Amino acid sequence: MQDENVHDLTEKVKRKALELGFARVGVTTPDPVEGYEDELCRRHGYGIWNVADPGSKLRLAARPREKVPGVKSVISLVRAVGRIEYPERLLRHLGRIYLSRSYLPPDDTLEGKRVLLFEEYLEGLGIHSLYDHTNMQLVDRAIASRAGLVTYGRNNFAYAGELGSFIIFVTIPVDVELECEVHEPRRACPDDCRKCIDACPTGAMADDGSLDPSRCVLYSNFTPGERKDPAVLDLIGTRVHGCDACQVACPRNAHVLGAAKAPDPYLDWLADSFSLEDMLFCDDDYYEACVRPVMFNYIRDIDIFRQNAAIAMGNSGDASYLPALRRAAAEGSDQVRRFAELAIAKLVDPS
Ligand code: B12
Ligand code: SF4
Ligand code: SF4
Repeated sequence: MQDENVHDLTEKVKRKALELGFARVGVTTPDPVEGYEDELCRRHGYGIWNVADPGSKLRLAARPREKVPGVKSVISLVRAVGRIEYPERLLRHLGRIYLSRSYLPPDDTLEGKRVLLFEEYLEGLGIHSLYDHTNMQLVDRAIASRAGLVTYGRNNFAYAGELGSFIIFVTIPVDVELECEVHEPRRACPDDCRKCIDACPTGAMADDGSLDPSRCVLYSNFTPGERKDPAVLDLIGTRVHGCDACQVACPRNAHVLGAAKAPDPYLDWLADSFSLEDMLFCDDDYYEACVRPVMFNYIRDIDIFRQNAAIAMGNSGDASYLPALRRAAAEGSDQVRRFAELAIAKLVDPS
């Protein structure tokens, strides 16, 4: 293929991504991400993903050619999710990324269809998408950084200029050589700022910004009951799925947080329908209406949602949850009963 054709083809791909509602698009090479595996092995807490093994999922994700046979270029797509009006009532319990329904969206959702439409367009141009729709495939932030779309923050987040860190990535490996860009990674934080580290409710980040994933709220949320770290549970507050504290505290996000927002009618409905009590007794109908649409990413066992509701109630300091917790302690499964009893004890004797 002639260079000029590659340029034109790449421009078409980029234009289509913007037309479909992605806020940024870039293309980079499938070369290994330098420094990523060393960083993983250096950090505390990534042993949960078996990172000592060079063939482990996270490490392979930094070697696109090995992970995705036939890949010739990687397209990085960015969805901006900071300009949505997230109801305050929901933000007490859920992270924005999940409320936006944009992270690894299933194919039968609006966000999933956006990705499918993009892949269909690529196919029409003779470019075959090698994207895995259901699992972590490549290291999103490092690919976006190499494509020149983002800089890093000390809080580990990738920031895309005025969109701040409220962005979600879709990383699409393809079997055609497109016009690739290669940029050096850069952290764009003031040297003396530590606001994100101080804001983290669980102390998950060290001073140099390295994160211990086992202390991050989300990890605790998706881990089954018997493996949840009790020391972290006391600190997660009423969060049942995700946390935004280290992004909300960041001055690099101040303009996004302060900007005008667009309402999301589903989230407005959810704000009226969601409650910790209903999640504690989550049945199939409630799961379909209120849980799965915003918490589809990690948790398949409904009991984990029930446990998370019990933990949040126990941390709330609100004794009006006691009757519901007593009922769960009497009627729930062993795992739910255990967390309901712990929550009751906390509410009855907060000392
Ligand atoms: C594993 C994972 C987690 C783990 C570990 C998170 C972590 N920080 O490592 C857990 C479960 C804890 C988690 C939590 C969250 N996650 Co997560 N997670 C991932 C996943 C699958 C891989 C991340 C990874 O590779 N981590 C390993 C570390 C070593 O890699 P890294 O964070 O990219 O670190 C590199 C940079 O820090 C870089 N770097 C930073 N500064 C500098 C400076 C210089 C000079 C250089 C050279 C390099 C550099 O070097 C590191 C090594 O390359 C990605 C999706 C994906 N496929 O990539 C989503 C992803 C990172 N998660 C995301 C989100 C939103 C979250 C949560 C907010 C969810 C929530 N709580 O509600 C939190 C945020 C926690 C945080 N502060 O990072 C988004 C982040 C979007 C963004 N704007 O950055 C991603 C990208 C998903 C997506 N497709 O959009 N997550
Ligand atoms: S997402 Fe929450 S728990 Fe995780 S590092 Fe950020 S502030 Fe800490
Ligand atoms: S709070 Fe400060 S140190 Fe943390 S990411 Fe934002 S600017 Fe960087």
